[in-house]
Amino acid sequence: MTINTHQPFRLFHAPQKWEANLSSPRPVKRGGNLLMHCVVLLSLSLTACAEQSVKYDQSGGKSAANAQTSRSAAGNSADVSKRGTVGRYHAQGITGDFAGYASLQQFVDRMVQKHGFEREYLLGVFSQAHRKNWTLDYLAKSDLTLKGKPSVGGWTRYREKFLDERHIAAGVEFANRHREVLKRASQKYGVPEEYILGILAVETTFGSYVGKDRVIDALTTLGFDYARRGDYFRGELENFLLMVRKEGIDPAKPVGSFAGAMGLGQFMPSSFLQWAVDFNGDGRRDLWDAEDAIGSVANYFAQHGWQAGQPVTTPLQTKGVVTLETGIETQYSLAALQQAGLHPTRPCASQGPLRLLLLRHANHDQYLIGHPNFYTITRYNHSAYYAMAVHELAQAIKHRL
Ligand SMILES: [Ca+2]
Repeated sequence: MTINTHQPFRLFHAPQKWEANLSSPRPVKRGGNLLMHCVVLLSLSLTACAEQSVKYDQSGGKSAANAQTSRSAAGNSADVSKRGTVGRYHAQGITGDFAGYASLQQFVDRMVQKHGFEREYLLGVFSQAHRKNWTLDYLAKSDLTLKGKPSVGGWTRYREKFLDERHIAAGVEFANRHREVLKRASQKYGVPEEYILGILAVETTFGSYVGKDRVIDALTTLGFDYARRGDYFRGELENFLLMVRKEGIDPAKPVGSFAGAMGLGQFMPSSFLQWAVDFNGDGRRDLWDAEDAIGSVANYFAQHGWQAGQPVTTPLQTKGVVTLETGIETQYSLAALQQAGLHPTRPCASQGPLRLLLLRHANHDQYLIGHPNFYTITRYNHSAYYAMAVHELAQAIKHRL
């Protein structure tokens, strides 16, 4: 969903069976993707995803060990308090990295008053949270370099991080393995299978890397030490605590992106609460389960205005210098584009406003119409390049199926 990626990660706790696969080195290239995602996400507006990490086996599902521990984590009644929270956390005050944070204390007060959490439980949770200094250092640098217009060759550089054999082949393999689930999701939500695949490809390469940072660490750090987006991340921290209580998960266990995004589709907690679905019918919404992730991405698109059977982009031919503003926030009629010397290369029609997209290749600029369905993809991550990468990967994978 919106912030996409991340980068260095560090382990704050002893590995649990169902948590991140710490033994697997993260692909260097994927690291770059994640990083870029994060930047985009943060610079725009996080919606649902970022990164997270849990181990997946080759079949795309949680490994047997993961699944087993996950169930026990959720079902150990000895660790479940009368308020429904999981984990034996208890403290009279916040100790550790966040000791002395008055704003965090106030946050705890609000969670107690607004949602009925037990105060000592939350104080215990935050006493074991870790401050992610590298995240803050990284974001501080990113904030300085994010401004400005798209640079020449920017699309070429972005595209080559995703439109490669690794992503496409993984998509084909994932599609073959989950053919029936993809078909069912497509039919139920009216979203083509290839766009579900495109999202999962760009976000985590189908679960091959879902992040390694504990969500509680990521969101507490960003919520209380990252001034520029603190409000947003405190909201996500609130949603995260509601999420783990509702799902019966120990708040110290989920891992994800440096920004707190979780699972194959990199849902932020707010997106989980609103749009995640239990698509395998086991009674739980599990962002790390391939079947639930497929259904959740499809539902996300459906709830954000996907129009079945409608186009996504249409290339434009240009006559003369293009003076119209470009980007996903623009809105034009077809007549207005044509009047400005921009002509579709094939007949196109869709309902709703059209966006004028500019892709800056190394040697030329390319203009396209972004139809309402393209805009829907940007609701996952507010970036034209992101949505274009999803679109092109969707087509590339579909072509190979
Ligand atoms: Ca489920």
